[in-house]
Amino acid sequence: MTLKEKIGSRKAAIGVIGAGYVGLPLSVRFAECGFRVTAFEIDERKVEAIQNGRSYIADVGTATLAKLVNAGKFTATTDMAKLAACDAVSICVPTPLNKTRDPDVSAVLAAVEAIKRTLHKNELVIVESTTYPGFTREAVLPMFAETGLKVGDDFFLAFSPERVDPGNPTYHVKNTPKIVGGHTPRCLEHVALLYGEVVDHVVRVSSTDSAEMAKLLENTFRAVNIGLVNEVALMCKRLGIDTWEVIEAAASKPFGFMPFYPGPGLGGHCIPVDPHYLSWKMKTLNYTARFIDLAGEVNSAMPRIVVELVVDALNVDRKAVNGSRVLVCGVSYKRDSDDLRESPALDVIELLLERSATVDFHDPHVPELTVASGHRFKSVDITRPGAIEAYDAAIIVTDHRALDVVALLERASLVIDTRNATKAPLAATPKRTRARVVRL
Ligand code: SAJ
Repeated sequence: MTLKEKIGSRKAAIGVIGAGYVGLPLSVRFAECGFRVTAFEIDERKVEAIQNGRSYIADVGTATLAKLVNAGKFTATTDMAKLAACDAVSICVPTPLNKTRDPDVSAVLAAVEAIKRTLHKNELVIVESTTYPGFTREAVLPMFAETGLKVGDDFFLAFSPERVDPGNPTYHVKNTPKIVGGHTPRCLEHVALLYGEVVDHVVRVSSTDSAEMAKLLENTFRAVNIGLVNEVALMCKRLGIDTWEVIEAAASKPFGFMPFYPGPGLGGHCIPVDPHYLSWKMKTLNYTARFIDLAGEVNSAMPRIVVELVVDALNVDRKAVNGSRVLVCGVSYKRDSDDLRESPALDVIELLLERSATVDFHDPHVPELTVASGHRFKSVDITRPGAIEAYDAAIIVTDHRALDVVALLERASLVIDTRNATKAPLAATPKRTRARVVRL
């Protein structure tokens, strides 16, 4: 059988390297569609969980996973030699930044190395991990070429950006359009055929470079627009204008505008990271990606802006931040998430500690955290009588739906609101509000 026939009959053996928030949902989707799937993981705990039909990713139900594992459709292993049995392999490993904020593609290269050892005729390899334009062609292809196999004839190479949005109730693997780019037309045919079996809409582009760049445009678009709206907040503060009212009014425009909102900074594993893959690549071509660099400057300055708000607000109460008790409410990088990666709340806490404030945090989704300086914190229970009243200031950094903002308004003396989370509760409970509210 040719690879196309194996794909069309769903007899192709699928390998997914990296069973995290991208790889596990993708594996489950392939298995649900009838393919036999093997997840390749370096983390034995993940392998053990999958083998026992237990999901560790909120978007993947344990019942769904267990059914597929019990039916022999989905298995996991740390044994990379088993890649030899795969007809198609998707690489879904992390691509973070290193300490100097440069791309760290070591995990992808390790996966490519593992695939290379067993690369065989009629195998399709797809890079899904976010990287810089040209990576698949410049870094991955030469490694595979060393095997003597010819790309586009003997094996097929593609890039298809991951678009998993953890916790999104509407969009999942099946109904999120999938961009695919092949190194050759036949590579494109094969990757489009494969993903066409499992997603509703495949978006073909002319090269792996285009597919890589499309992903970076998507996330750079967000980082730059968030940077813009954070700067608008700084301008409105100086103009004495309510930023949130201005954004709400602008958002009434039914065309040509998309609202973004100011906040304490840029967190997560995508938006603060992906644009720097593009600006890094452009530097190697002697080009400065000014919008990306400027957005990075503005967004990374926001935690300090928030702490300055706290200092100024305490000053009005004739209190120094030094020795004041401050409660940081909501610490994950975005609402209703438990993910702390690159969360600006960690920077806010560190900056307050540097000013000798006494800091606690409360987050219904995060039980404990440790900041870079090594301080460990446990989430405080704000339902205890007197718990909130004990603080000189409460800062809303992440506006989880489960955060009891009314309790903060009723019992805190000062609330610094970085997410406009107090607007609705204030309107609903004006009489019961004790707190002075300062908004970003
Ligand atoms: N943020 C703001 N203001 C905004 C929007 C976001 O300050 O108007 C902050 C958030 O608080 C967070 C950071 O930016 O700290 C990133 O937020 P995000 O909404 O972009 O969420 P992410 O990081 O989960 O981004 C993912 C991305 N998905 C993928 O890369 C596959 C992004 O492309 C999605 O658009 C985004 O989810 C989404 O829409 O939820």
